[in-house]
Amino acid sequence: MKRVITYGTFDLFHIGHLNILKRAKALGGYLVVAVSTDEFNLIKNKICTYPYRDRAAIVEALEYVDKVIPENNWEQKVDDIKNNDIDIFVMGNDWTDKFDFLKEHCEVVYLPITDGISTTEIKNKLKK
Ligand code: C2G
Repeated sequence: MKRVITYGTFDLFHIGHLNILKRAKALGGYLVVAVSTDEFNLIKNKICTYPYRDRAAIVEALEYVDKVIPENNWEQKVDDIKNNDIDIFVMGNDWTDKFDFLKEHCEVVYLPITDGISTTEIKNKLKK
């Protein structure tokens, strides 16, 4: 049993989010998901449709997810990895290379993202 962690906003939850959480879980067997808080999303220049409370509740309800923690800043990953005894850090490959500094603490895996879906695309389709 390996312990896996991944991070994200998970706004307007969609199949791309589900796919990566399912695959992240399959890599280890125990999955921690750090969901970006509303305050951190402002730092990421993201305006969320769903508040943190709802985004976290949706992620926490998934069978693939064992624990949800808040993501408050860019700097907490090493502590999260240590505090949760993480073996594998997973992100979609739109983040390739960006988190390689974590390789001294755990395995770093970038998984192919799901084509043709994104929160932004959903918002744009709804505007038409
Ligand atoms: N994702 C995916 N396929 C998509 C869209 C997203 O696999 N079509 C993945 C992303 O690569 C990411 C996760 O789903 O691994 C969450 O995506 P977002 O909610 O957009 O999160 P993001 O803004 O990338 O925040 O510290 C890291 C950040 O919090 C990541």
